[in-house]
Amino acid sequence: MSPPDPKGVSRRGWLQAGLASGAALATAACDRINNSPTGNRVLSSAEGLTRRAQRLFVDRKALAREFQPADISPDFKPNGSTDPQDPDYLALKKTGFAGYRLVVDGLVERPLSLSLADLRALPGRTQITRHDCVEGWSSIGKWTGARLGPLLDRAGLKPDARYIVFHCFDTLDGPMDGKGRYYESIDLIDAHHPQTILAYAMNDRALPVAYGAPLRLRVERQLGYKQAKYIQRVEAVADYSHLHAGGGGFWEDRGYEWYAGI
Ligand SMILES: Nc1nc2c(c(=O)[nH]1)N[C@H]1C(S)=C(S)[C@@H](COP(=O)(O)O)O[C@H]1N2
Ligand SMILES: [Mo]
Repeated sequence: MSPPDPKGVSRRGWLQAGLASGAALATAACDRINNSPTGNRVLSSAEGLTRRAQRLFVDRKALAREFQPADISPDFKPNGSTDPQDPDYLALKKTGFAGYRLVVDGLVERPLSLSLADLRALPGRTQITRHDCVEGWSSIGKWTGARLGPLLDRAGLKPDARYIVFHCFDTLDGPMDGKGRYYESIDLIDAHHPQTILAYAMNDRALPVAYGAPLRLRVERQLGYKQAKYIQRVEAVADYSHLHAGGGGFWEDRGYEWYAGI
């Protein structure tokens, strides 16, 4: 099977471009802001090629590897925000997240407002997976949560919904987009992937604050920075270019690739 070459780019050149952008990504670090305009231009021109290559050659529905209880990291590394100081978050934390409601809105037929009890009652999944951060470290953890696909089915995606955006409570950085709150987005293939869950438990206990309490995303076919912690709202959109700086995520706005598939 030989797919047509897009825009006359040879398949070989195209894969090399994909590999080059992956290498550039691997040398970047999540905790370092890289605003080099040249670096960002190189990354974004290679990214279109990577995305096309991924669409043709990667089975997006394949499961990520799952591990055994003995493999769980005793000291899973917390990263990025680990103790948000945003007032709305602190108010919820004070009550042990009793007043927490996950808002599900945007391009849905039935907007939802779900308590943690509601989320626990939804179709769920437990999985032991490896988290790979772009900084070069990995940790293995056990996650339990509500499957995102059935949750979105309950809300009823409208036909023009193409991406799911996760709005978080934590502010990781100053101005850039005027807010600095963490956010992320994924497409509907990842949203409906069976291992994509909104996790409320880690290693059989309520999700700790350092790891994203009360609710975080696990999207197991993607790198660490896509795993949004401290989720406040899930929004279905046709396009994410109007949000923050338009990149579709906190780190994407700072030069990382939107598609961080592994
Ligand atoms: N809300 C929020 N989500 C986030 C981050 C963050 O700073 N804030 N950091 C990301 C990065 S770069 C990584 S590697 C993982 C870290 O998750 P962990 O703390 O469970 O290791 O969360 C991701 N999701
Ligand atoms: Mo990361």
